[in-house]
Amino acid sequence: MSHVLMNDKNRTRSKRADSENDNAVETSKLKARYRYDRYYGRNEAKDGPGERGSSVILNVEEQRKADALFDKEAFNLIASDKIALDRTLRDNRDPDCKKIPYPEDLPSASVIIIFTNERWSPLLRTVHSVVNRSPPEYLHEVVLFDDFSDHEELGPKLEEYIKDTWPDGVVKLVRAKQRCGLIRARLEGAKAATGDVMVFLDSHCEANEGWLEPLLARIHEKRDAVLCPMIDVIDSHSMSYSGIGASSVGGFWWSLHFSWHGIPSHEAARRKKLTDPIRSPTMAGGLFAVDRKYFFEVGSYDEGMNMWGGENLEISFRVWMCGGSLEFIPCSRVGHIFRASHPYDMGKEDWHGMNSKRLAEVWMDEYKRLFYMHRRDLIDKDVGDISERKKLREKLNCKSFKWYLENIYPEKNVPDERVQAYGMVRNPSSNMCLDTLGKDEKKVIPIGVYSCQGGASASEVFTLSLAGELRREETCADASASNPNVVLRSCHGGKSNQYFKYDKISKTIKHASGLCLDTEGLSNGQGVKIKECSGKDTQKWELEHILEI
Ligand code: UD2
Ligand code: MN
Repeated sequence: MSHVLMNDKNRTRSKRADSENDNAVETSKLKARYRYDRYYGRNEAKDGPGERGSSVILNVEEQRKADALFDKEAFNLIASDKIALDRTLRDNRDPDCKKIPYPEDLPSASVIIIFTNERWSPLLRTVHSVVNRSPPEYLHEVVLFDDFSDHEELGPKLEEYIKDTWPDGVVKLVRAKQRCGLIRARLEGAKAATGDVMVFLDSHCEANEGWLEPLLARIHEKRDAVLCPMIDVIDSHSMSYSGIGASSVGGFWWSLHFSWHGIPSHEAARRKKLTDPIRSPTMAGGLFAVDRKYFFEVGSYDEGMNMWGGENLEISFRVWMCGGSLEFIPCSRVGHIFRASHPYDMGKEDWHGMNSKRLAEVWMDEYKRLFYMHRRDLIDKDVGDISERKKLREKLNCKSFKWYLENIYPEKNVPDERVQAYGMVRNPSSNMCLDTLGKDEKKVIPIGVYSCQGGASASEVFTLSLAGELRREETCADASASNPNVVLRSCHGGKSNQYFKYDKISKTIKHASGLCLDTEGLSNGQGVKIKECSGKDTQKWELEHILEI
């Protein structure tokens, strides 16, 4: 039977009795388990704020304090402080997950949690959740890496708490001598770890029931698989824990920001069961498991990256291109507090941009042009020496970015390949171009017109796809005779409202409804409409690059 029943003392004990006479390795694992026995049963039902992952309800005074702190902390510290450090959670796995028989000889895990000025309660709740919900024979250690925090509560009090709470050696605290930034902090944590597998977590997580075994089992089966648990949501206001299902994979924007997407149809077809790993083009970054030796073999992280950001896409591209795989494990669930800002100081530099330039230069070959289309400001920016990373790519004999796009992320929109046209969509009589006006493209937004910037602005780059979509990276122009204001919304691939045809002779862009894209009466910043085709200059368009197909 599997270890997912780890909170059932009797079962654990009888299994232990069965294996009593096994070899020395087994015996030492069992010793480890004895040490933990008193930590079993911590997930038993109890009452209190936030138990079973529920929301915390604050009184008026507490809520006032919480609101006053929210901007600085970026989460509800008052609510978090009210919740037990070992609160219970609802087990929200698919029922089939509980039936999986995991092998007995799984590798051991070092769980690495880096933090800088994390608050006490979310930090310690992360550690408690890991110790309480990991089978002790597989939990080699928890490495807490303090990236130079200066909050007083994280000083000697933390050492004392660890000493008083867990048996020696279970939770190891390592302190940085200077601020490392998250990338080098993870590397330092990795250097301190000695388990077979490393599992990285952010310092404001809660590991749920049975989270560890499926990760270890998959690495046992495939040592070059890099695995992410499903990242459940701990609400930053209420601290409630909610499952997010298992229906998303990671992608990216050409600006090299991470994005979530539904599981693509080719991947859905490949998988046989709901509990099977889901291959993902990228990872969010914070929560993943990797064979310790493989992590270093495949190039760990780029030490030239600073502070925060970009390392997640770098490791994603690298693992796939250099022969490994990146997978989401539906039966492994860990909650994370998603915060709208960082509650620690990072200085004023655009670290995400600079780190992303390093990864674009090393891994993206000619496709880096699409990154620079969004980040012209970085074209001449010095981001340090990248020759070591290029050598690594050569040494590991990694495949091209084109291979990655074609094989791992075929659904990714490449705005200037296999399309009818791309670039500015210009109305010559007014010299106005279609423009997103810099609005957030994760929402439904109108398409506006604006004085053409000569391609200097990514917000005026559109694609006319082979399927007749007038589109951006993730969204398509959408209109109808009854809703003639043209908006950008997610592409549905079904033509109709999202179908446009360009006529090179008349220069019109005609919508499926028979109406034409028109700038009549519009000035800078106003939304474009489809109207009765009139042959007037306000309906004439030039597409910047028309491809010969
Ligand atoms: C996401 C990732 C995060 C990281 C980041 C991109 C998830 C859930 N989170 O942002 O892990 O990959 O994208 O870089 O996938 N920290 C330090 N030193 C620093 C800065 C941060 O130790 O200089 C710690 C911090 O305390 C936290 C972790 O690094 O434990 C991640 O930072 P975050 O939670 O602010 O990042 P997040 O979740 O917004
Ligand atoms: Mn985080």
